[in-house]
Amino acid sequence: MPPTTLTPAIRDEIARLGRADIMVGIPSFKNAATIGYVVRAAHAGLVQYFPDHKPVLVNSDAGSPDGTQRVVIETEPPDYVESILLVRPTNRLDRVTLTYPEIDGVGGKGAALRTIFEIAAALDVQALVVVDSDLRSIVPEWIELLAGPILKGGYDFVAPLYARHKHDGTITNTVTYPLTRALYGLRIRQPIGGDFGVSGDLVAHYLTQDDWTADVSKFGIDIWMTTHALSGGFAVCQTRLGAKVHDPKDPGADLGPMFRQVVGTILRLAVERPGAWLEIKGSHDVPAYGFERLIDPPPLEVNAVRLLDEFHAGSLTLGETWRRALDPDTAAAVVALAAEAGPIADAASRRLGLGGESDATHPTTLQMAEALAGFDFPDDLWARVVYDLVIATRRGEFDTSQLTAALVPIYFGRVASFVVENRHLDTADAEERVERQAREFERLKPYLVERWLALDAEAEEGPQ
Ligand SMILES: Nc1nc2c(ncn2[C@@H]2O[C@H](COP(=O)(O)OP(=O)(O)OP(=O)(O)O)[C@@H](O)[C@H]2O)c(=O)[nH]1
Ligand SMILES: [Mg+2]
Repeated sequence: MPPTTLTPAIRDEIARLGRADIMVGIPSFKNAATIGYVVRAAHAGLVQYFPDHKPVLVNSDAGSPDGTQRVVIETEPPDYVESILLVRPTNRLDRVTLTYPEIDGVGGKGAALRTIFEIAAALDVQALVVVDSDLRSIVPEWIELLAGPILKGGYDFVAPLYARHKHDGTITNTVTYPLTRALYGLRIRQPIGGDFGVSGDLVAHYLTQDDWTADVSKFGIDIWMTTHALSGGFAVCQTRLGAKVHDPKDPGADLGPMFRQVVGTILRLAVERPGAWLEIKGSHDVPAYGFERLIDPPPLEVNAVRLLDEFHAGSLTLGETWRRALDPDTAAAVVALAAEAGPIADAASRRLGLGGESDATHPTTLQMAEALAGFDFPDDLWARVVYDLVIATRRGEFDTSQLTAALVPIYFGRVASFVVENRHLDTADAEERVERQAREFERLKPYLVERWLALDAEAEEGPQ
């Protein structure tokens, strides 16, 4: 990890706080509208469930211009939480907000968390809980659910389990869940959920890693945390948080950069630590903590026509890169699918009255999916695409950001297919499709391993 860059103000804050048992860390960037509720919920959780632990809450902000930090300070004070819960904790909560320093000139969620790790280590906390600042569905119990397995169960890493709408969490469903499960053999359903519990030991381990990159300073941080917990052999569990309700994102519109950072990081880590996954076959369940929840997550609309259109458009500009990066058979199948996608998306656009002068029509996701019916991006082809990218990352002919950027339109095609294929399924049945795809990744793992070992053999023979 690059040497510490904590500002004098943060060092002073650490000196003032001294030490703590449990810490909640909240990264933020322009979350003034939502962070007050998250702070109150976290505060209430600390007071209600850990009244005998010394608590601290740290907001690590990007210097947001919208008053996020002011909200953290000004939202209801400790007296309020104590009075509504009728608790008198042994230790008063320290609530801190600070502007985190960039790392090598790069800011983002990961840089915010890096400061949180450094503070947690300096305060010698036993448990660190990190939660996102745009959450609507957090309740005080989440703090217990995320810290309890560490403080009571001896776990080091607690990943969230939530009910998410079938169209939410597309990067998770298509890449991080199936790939993490197939590589490392553990079924962590939300490896980039954003809300985690981390033991003091694991925080210390994070701070000794020397593989921090610009992607990790941004949205690569979540998969970096999960992968290091797994490859470092830490005790991991999941915790049942109910629904994740947060600021919605349309995969076609908002998730491109995040996809590149997350996928770039998962690929890089796989290539750097083959010893952590080459021998692993199949996968195991990961224990889940907390009482079951029966919750219907709120629906998320997706512009499936646009996704398919971008898949097709991508083949025109990136087809050559696909051919060079992917195995020839995989590339041929993807290019053929993209060629099918173009006319299907055009016909759907016309039928739904999209893309005209006045874009007055707002078809629902279901209407779009019906109009696209027939498009199918098969599970096994997607698994091969992802595995080919592990190999391409290792070969190093492209830089990772170029590879992941080239993958984005293919991912859009895969997500569009998921939306079409699952249009009549509820969230529970769509979940079975995610499992089916994950099993396909496991089934095809030998395809990855063979290609990996062939590269090993080539390297041993030396250049031809
Ligand atoms: N400090 C800081 N926090 C950020 C930045 N970008 C995002 N965050 C925080 O990171 C958290 C997640 O960001 P979101 O934009 O909600 O992303 P998401 O799609 O919900 O991502 P997940 O965490 O994977 O669910 C929120 O608390 C954001 O405020 C940034 O540039 N700096
Ligand atoms: Mg969010």
